[in-house]
Amino acid sequence: MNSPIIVNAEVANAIERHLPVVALETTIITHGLPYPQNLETARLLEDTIRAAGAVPATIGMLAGEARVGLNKNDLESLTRQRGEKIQRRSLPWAAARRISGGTTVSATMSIAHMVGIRVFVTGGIGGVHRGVETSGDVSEDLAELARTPLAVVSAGAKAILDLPRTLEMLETLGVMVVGYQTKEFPAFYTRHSGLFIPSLNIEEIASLLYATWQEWQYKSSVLVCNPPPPDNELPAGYVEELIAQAIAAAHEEQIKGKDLTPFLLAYLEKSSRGKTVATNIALVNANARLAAEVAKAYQQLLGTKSC
Ligand code: PSU
Ligand code: MN
Repeated sequence: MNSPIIVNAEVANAIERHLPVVALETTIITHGLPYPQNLETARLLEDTIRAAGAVPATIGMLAGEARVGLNKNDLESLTRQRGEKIQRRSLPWAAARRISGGTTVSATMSIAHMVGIRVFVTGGIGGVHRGVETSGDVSEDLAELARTPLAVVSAGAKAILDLPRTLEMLETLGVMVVGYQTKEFPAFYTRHSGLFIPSLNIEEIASLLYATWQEWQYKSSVLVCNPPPPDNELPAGYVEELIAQAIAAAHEEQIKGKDLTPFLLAYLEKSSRGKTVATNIALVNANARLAAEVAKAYQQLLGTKSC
């Protein structure tokens, strides 16, 4: 059977040689950040991962081809044109229609797993939206975490969501959630949420991944939460105020479904005059570094267990 996925030579070689590889999603750059910060961020994240000793695998869809390891020109055109926001469920549809776009957390995880990558990084996962009682809006990211074995490094779920419900849903779905240098599920723009999770160091995270996949043979992800760097944190009250305004504006303009998250993030960028974007870039960069460390520690552990 032909694979619908094209892996570039560097990433294919790294996977084959069991080197640490970190997958990156592209909806954050096509629909989560403004141009040109999105292109700068895409490059920054790859540089950070390389500097930390792992191979970056940025994943997106170009003219219906799912690509693992986008080159300079691909990134340039994707960040300018943006294209569609492609979720996991729409990968075959986008491929059939030769569509270009950013792949979300769910779509990217699915592609990364199909080519044998174990570690994935993003800013914040999608989750249960506020007002779910009436909208029913729960991100496909949560379903993907339940069925795909990856270490997902993020600053928790995006703050525009209902964080307590998102954490409960992760438990329902059987997804283990742990913190790195925190005992709390982060609130994306701020370090504290009042929702508690176990805190692990890098070696403990690698051991947990080994136990989850090798020993217990689970097929689910482990969500590794890294709070935003202290210097980039925004005041909690300030952020909550802006989020409430953004959600009210979305209601007013009847924004729903997959357009909602990009609308809310763009609204926050404008109303904070770029502060939310600066924090988003700083936290995703910190996550990229942590993801590279996790990938290295996990590969090392696999190496010692196999001798
Ligand atoms: N993290 C960010 N910014 C983003 C996203 C994540 O810091 O824009 C994207 C991810 O691709 C995630 C998507 O999968 O938002 C969630 O969208 P939805 O709520 O429609 O499932
Ligand atoms: Mn949704």
